[in-house]
Amino acid sequence: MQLPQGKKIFFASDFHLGIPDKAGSLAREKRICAWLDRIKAEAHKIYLLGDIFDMWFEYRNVVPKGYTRLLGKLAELTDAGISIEVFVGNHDLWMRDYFTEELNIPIHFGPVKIEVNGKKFFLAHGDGLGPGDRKYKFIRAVMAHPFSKWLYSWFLHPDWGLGLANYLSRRGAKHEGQHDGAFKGEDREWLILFAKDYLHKEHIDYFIFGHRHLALTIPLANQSLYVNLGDWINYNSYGVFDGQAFSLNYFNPHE
Ligand SMILES: [Mn+2]
Repeated sequence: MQLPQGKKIFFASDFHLGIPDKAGSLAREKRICAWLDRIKAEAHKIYLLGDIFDMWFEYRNVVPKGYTRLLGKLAELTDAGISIEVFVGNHDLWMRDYFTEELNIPIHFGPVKIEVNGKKFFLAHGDGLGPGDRKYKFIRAVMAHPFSKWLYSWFLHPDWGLGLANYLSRRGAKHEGQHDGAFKGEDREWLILFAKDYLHKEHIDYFIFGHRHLALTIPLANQSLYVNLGDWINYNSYGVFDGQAFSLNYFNPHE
């Protein structure tokens, strides 16, 4: 991909719409829409790297209520010709084809590599990569399996199914300890270990992940950069690639 003159690529993750309650989530949703309005003139492409929703379960003909402002804004942008791609996170991995059919937004269920202006990007939400946490990887594989989705959507009425998914999502958050998500150090962060290991195999200029709810960039060997996009609960952070360099920025709605 070659960026047109003056255009940029934007990255953000971990909106977690739905928590902590209706009012808190709505304020965040409006902030995200204001950010999308701010960047739309410059945006050639927008990648949303997972956990847009704190919980999402999609039946063949039923989607969770709410989030109309964000969904409308995404539709407005894709209708205007801006390309948007979405990755599922561990909180919203039960997506199907709603985003693709309704919003013209492709959904990715795993990592994706892209090349822009000669720079190589490795994009992923980040859950289940790197060493360790076999138990989580196993549960994720079961939950993501088409048979589980089929079973769930056929035998659980949406009011029950979405309630259970909500419960599981909150339990999962406790398990992953995202609220005490202090940086563990370069040699103990699974995604950094994953990136370092990956570099033995292939050069990547930018590893871009969500999931950790940390806003940070860490230089790795050979000009490679490791990025955690932060979140929109604490940081309102997002990544920008302008064709030459990547930077991590913070949205200020009052500017
Ligand atoms: Mn998250």
